[in-house]
Amino acid sequence: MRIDVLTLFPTMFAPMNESMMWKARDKGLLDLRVIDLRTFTHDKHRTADDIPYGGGGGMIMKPDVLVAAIEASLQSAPAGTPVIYLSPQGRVFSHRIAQQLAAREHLVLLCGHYEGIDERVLQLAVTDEISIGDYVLTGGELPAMVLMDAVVRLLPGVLGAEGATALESHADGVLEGPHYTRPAVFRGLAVPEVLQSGNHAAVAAWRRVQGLRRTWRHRPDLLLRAALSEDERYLLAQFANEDAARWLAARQGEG
Ligand code: 4FN
Repeated sequence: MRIDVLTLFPTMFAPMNESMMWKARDKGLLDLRVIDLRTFTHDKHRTADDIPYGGGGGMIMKPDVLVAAIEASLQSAPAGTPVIYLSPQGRVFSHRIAQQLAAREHLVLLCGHYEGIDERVLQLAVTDEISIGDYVLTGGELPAMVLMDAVVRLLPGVLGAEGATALESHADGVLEGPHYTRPAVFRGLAVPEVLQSGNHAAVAAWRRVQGLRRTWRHRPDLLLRAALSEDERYLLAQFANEDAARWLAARQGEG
């Protein structure tokens, strides 16, 4: 997969030379090009922003620079290549969107800064707007890196053995249970017996119950879209009954 990132702050992408991102690039599975938008300026000051029409302060990224950079990235790109503006007004990023993007041959990511970009760039050259969540940021660079981390780890061959395991179950919308490593007792806290039993079926069942319970407690919203078996739906009903029993007992306690 090729990803072009268009940014005024290319040095912010230093982390893309580490860890899984580096492995993907080293293996030739990811062709990441971090492109300095100032390359596409024409004046000696390399001006990429200007004051807003209508006043109000702050600076706006110039449309000519952005469109020239996008057009350069799209040269010899497949028809329909997504040009994604990372933006608070985009649809909220998710694992499902990451899966869809991972199937593409080429992505172009545009990072905003200052007050944002000239609206005509959205009309002329941007095909998608994606947000990583609702908080104020200073730029789209970190969102672009979040998106790339989620997408690149899905590319075939990027993750070795570690990729084939537990995390893929996140795709079905349920959290994981608790994890433990040695020692068996740490500061008086023991690792649950079942994990030390060597009974793989029992371990798998325990983990699934713990993950479901955790999802029920902390992220019940995820369960609306989760792909659950009949057994798992039965367990959820069980949790609901436990909660109801606890609630009744507490009300009894109040007198
Ligand atoms: N942010 C909000 C409302 C109004 C403005 C912002 C904001 C960076 C260029 C956009 C933010 C959040 C998630 C990109 C936020 C994201 C950005 C993102 C982002 C500079 C203009 C700006 C959501 C709080 C109501 C600044 C909220 N995902 N403006 O942060 O690029 O991708």
